[in-house]
Amino acid sequence: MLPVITAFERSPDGGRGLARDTRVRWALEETGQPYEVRHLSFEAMKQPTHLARHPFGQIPTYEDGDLVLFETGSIVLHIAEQHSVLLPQDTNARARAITWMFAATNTVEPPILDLVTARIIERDKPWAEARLPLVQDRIRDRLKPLSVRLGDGEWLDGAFSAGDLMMVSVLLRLRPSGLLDEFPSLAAYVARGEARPAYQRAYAAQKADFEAASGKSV
Ligand code: GTB
Repeated sequence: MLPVITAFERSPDGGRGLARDTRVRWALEETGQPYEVRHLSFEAMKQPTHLARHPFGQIPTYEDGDLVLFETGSIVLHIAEQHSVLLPQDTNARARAITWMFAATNTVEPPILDLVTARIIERDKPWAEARLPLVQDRIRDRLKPLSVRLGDGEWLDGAFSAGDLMMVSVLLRLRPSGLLDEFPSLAAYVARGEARPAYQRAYAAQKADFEAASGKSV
């Protein structure tokens, strides 16, 4: 039996890589692990069947036999641990790669999510315009040291790892804001991630799913 992930039946971004199942698909593609996708409507995501998989009623989830996981960091780590390609064999290098996964989700992603909240959810609030520069500066406070650490390296710590997969996935979300382009080495880092054949396959699969769902309902 193949592992099954959940994804939006119709992603609000039109299947253009922004929903978080992309990073799980990418990890599966990097490891050469075939998978199936269970597509869920927003309504189905809040029903007991899915809440049993994901207590917060979100996507993605990952099911493999008796194992059911939620949270992309945990899912990608689990996939990476089963295959040798996304985590180094050396114990210390492996711990550092996992550290970058946590840095991506715990340190870099939160201010980026704040920007999405400020731009979309809070855009009608009277203070929205005044808050935006503060949120943008908090992102710059993360991007600057990250670009310093990356330096002129290809990846964050030696060979491409699950740490880079998570970091690129998190940074991708920034592209429309223009903030990424203020840090050319990070923009190039993200472009290198996107250019990986496994990312391209994950992106194409998500887009194809969206198009199939849209075609069905027209
Ligand atoms: N911390 C969790 C993880 O990493 O797995 C967060 C999971 C999460 O936020 N899931 C979102 C979700 O299910 C989808 S990815 N939201 C529905 C809900 O909470 O009810 C976030 C997302 C959604 C859509 C776009 N888009 O269209 O641009 C981008 C990102």
